[in-house]
Amino acid sequence: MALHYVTAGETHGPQLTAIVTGLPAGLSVTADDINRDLARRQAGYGRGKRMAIEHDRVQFQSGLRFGRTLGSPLAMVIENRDWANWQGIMALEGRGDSDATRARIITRPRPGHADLPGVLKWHQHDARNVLERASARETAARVAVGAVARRFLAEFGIRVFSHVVHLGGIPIDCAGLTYAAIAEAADASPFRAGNAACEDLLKARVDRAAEEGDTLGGIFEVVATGLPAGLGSCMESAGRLDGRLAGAVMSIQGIKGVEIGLGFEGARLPGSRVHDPIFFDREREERYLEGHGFTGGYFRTSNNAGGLEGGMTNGEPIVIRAAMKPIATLGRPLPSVDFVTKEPFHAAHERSDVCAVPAAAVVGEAVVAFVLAQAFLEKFGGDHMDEVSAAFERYLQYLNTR
Ligand code: EPS
Repeated sequence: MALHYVTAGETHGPQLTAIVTGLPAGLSVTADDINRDLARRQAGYGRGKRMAIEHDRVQFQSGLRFGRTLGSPLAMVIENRDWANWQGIMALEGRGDSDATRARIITRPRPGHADLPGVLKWHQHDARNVLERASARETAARVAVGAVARRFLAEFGIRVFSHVVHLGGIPIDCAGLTYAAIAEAADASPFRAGNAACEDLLKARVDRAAEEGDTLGGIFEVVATGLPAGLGSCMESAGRLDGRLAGAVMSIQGIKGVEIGLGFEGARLPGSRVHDPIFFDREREERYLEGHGFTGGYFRTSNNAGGLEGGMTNGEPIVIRAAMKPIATLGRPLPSVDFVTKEPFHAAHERSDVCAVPAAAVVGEAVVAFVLAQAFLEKFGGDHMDEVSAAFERYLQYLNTR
């Protein structure tokens, strides 16, 4: 069974649900594993009042017995505490014709949000029927799924971390820092900055945007280390890991651009300055790049490819960056058109965040971890973790004969 997931839940509905299918039996998963990542996603300077209401915790519903996967669908639920304030407006049953509900109908679509294309597509007369699901609240469920994938990858020494490299036009320079140092600093930083030196500047930037009723975007980077060469495929376009990773990251709410390794910069340089020369030395591990995985002795001294060649891992760290647009819900809304009266309006103001780039970075980790777990299981899949481990070990032994 291939590894898949689905999420369900509206942002102001009772709960979020995530179901993961295709996990091997015997993987140890605890609520702490999931809650740690849920808390990391909730942290971050620039979030709105909603984060003070929510306290995301996973409740397992199926798929585990005594802390280990059974091979059956793993169902996880995260409560929306805000539901208590929305039960009337978001009732799952009934007619929805009370005065209170009518008074909250949204007919003014926000530029940059799913509101307008969504009401047209689904024949809706209240944009709430679209925005409730389009909301980035859904990413809490994806982070829960990603935490399970991270748990799986950790069994094989594969780690995934993220940091913000640009926020509101301010670059965060991590040149010369090790991945370990960046990951630690990012987890301690309210901006997920791998270098704390610019935090005062970042705070001032977010505060100014908040005062001006504006919002900010940014760029985050996700890094995966310890990968064996050969995950993914160049044989089928659908199997190309670069495409699958980019698609997964691009599917995060608010993402408008994705690049791998040198990315767009590589298009400006000649090939001699882009491609990573290949060397071989079975014994000289100290020459390997930090985060180098299993290659049987082949190594590079640069990683402009971002760990992917021909849609496959090459054993170097995967480095993938994503550009997040500023949040569409502005304190001082942009012009829009009421879709009932067709009159120009300033778009509706829903309560919102000023900046959610640090949170999006944690979601980036989750979706990257999930795609990597899928690719790992495609190559080393089995019904029980012991079978997966045995297949992986066999491959490592084989690599050492190359
Ligand atoms: C979001 C709008 C805000 C965010 C929300 C995403 O929610 P609300 O409309 O309730 O103020 O707080 O993010 C979350 C709830 C979350 O958990 O990240 C949106 O429109 O995308």
